[in-house]
Amino acid sequence: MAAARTLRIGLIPGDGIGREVIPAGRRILESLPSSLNLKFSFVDLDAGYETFQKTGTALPDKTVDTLKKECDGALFGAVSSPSTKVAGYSSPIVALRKKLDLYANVRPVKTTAGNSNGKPIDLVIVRENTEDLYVKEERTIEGPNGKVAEAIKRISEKASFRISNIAGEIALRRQNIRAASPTSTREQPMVTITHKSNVLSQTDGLFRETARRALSAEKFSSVFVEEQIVDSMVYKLFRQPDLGLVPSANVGDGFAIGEPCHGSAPDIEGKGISNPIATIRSVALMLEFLGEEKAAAQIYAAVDGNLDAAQFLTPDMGGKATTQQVLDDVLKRL
Ligand code: GGG
Repeated sequence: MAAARTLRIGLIPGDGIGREVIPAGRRILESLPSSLNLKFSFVDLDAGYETFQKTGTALPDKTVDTLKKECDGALFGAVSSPSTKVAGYSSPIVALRKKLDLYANVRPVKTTAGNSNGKPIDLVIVRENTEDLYVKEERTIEGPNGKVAEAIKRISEKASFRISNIAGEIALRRQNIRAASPTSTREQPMVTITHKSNVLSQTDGLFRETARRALSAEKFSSVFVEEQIVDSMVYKLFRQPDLGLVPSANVGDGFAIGEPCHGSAPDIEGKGISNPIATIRSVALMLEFLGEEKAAAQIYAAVDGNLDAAQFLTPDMGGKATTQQVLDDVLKRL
C-alpha cells in the first residue's frame, strides 16, 4: 500500500457552540477507516469575539500565519459578532476569507429520504466571498437631515469569472456523483446565475455578463445555464423550505475551510445539545475540496444513515439526543 497522505488541519472553534461542534469534527477525521490511507495532524488556533475581548484582536496574526505556512485545510466553528459597532472589532471569518483568498463559499443543501416532507432538495449555493458588500468599505457621514451610512458594492470581472467557473465545476462533479447513483433523477447538470441586474445594471450587470461568459466555455457544454433575479430565487427557496442541516466550505485555490452555516447559539452553549451534523458535513466538504472524495462520501453516507434512522437527533430536530450521542451514532456508521 502507498504511504498514507497526512493532512494538517487547523482547528478554530471560535465562540459559543463552535467549541462543542469542532471537537466532534476532529473526532470524525480521527476515526476515518484506515482503508482510506489518510492521516491527520491538528493545530488549535484562536479567533472570535472572546479572543478579541482577551487580546484586542479577533483574528491573531499567529492564526493566519499558521494556516498559511503549516496547514492543508481548516475547520471553523462560529463567531458571536456583535450587531452594533464595537471599536476595533471586525468579523474574523470575513477577514480570514480575504487573507487566504477563499473566494468561494460553497453551501450544499440536501434532504435525506427520512428528512424530507415532500420533494427532495439537493442543491449547492455558491456565493462569492470577497467582493460585493463584503469589501466592507462603509462610512457614516453627517448630512443636513442627520446621519447617512453608506457601503461600497464592488464587483470585478476577475472575481465574477472565477466564482462562475468554480460553480460550473461543482455542477459537473455533482453530475458525476449522481451518475453513479441509481436513484438520481436529474439528467443534466445545471447552474442558476442569481443577480439583481434589472436594478443594479452596472455591478450586477457585470457579474451576470461575466458569469454567462465563464459558463459558455467548451468544458461546460453539458451544463444547463439559467438565470434568476435574486428576489425570485429567494421566493423559490422559501417555497421549498426543507433546507436541512447546512454545511459550508470557504474555498480558494489549494485551500479549504469547512464551516457549519449556523452561528454560535449562546442560548444552548454548554448544555451539550448542540447539533454536530452541519460540522460533520463541513468536514466532508473540506475533504472533498482537498481531493479526498471517497472519504467525503463515507462521511455523507454516515450522516444520512443517522438522519434517516432518526434514533439519535438533537432537540432542534425534535429529538432528545446529546451532541455526543449523535457523534457516536455517526461514528458507528462510518
Ligand atoms: N459559522 C457561521 C457563523 O459563525 N455565523 C455567525 C455569523 O455570521 N456571525 C457574524 C460574523 O462574524 O461573520
